Amino acid sequence: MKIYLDGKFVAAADAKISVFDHGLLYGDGIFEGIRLYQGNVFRLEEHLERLWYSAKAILLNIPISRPEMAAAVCEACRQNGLRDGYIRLLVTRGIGDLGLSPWLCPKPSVVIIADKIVLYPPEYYLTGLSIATVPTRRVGPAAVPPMIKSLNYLNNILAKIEARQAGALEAIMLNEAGFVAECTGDNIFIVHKGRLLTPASQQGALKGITRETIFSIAQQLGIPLEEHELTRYDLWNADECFLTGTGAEVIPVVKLDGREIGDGKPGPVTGRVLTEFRQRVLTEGTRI
Ligand code: PXG
Repeated sequence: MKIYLDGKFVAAADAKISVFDHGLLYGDGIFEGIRLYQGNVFRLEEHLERLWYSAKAILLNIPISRPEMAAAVCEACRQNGLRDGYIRLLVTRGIGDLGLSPWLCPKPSVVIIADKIVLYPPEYYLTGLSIATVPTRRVGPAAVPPMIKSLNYLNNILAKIEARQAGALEAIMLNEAGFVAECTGDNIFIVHKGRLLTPASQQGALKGITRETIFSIAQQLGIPLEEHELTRYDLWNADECFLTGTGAEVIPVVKLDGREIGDGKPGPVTGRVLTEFRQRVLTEGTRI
């Protein structure tokens, strides 16, 4: 496997980051997870836009231009002979000393890993997931704006552990006010009386690229969609529920906190959205 590291493609064994990189020492950096479908990078420009917004928010100067980054992402796929895969793009603050000061890190590092994707087993897309609300809260906007896709995922990781301890594959994370924010690596949607509802980013939801795609699909299919405050009660009494993310795509949820959602089976609206999503990933995208 060839990894893009600061302008060069190197063997995986040689793709090394310094122990003084602030991405490692402090989680000081940002990332994107992007999919390649049949030789097309899905929503590449949207992912790069979010990366650049995250960089601006943390005062990080990405050392290459957006067109150069786009070219490097495509080249990473080609170098690894991939047609379908998962691209992890990260920009760290770079090498500094043992203090927090980012201004002592002169050069951010850029890493692009293009690899095969490990997905949820296909049966979950047919039978749906059982998930659980966990105690660990989504980081609040007063601490770190949830729009920043930073290398600090510790609270999401704690939430994932808590989900597993509860026998669930994913966690619902609430915000500090107790409203539903999102899952550990996915956004959440419910269907209630024919309407699609999802928490707004102010509630602690990452502005997911897949989530944005669902907005466009809902419009095309004529399904009303609203950003709405959601409580656990709203989720328990939803007709349908599904999660969205670059890795998971669109995955139905049939059980939450021991309660069946709707009739306990993936619902028809989820099915229509999933079918359209699968169509779009094959027809939209940037050719590598
Ligand atoms: N919320 C969070 C906190 C995320 O990290 C999403 C929502 C969905 O966003 P996109 O843009 O992908 O639709 C994410 C992104 C993993 C993994 O290994 C998951 C994400 C990123 C990287 C790895 O599960 N999810």
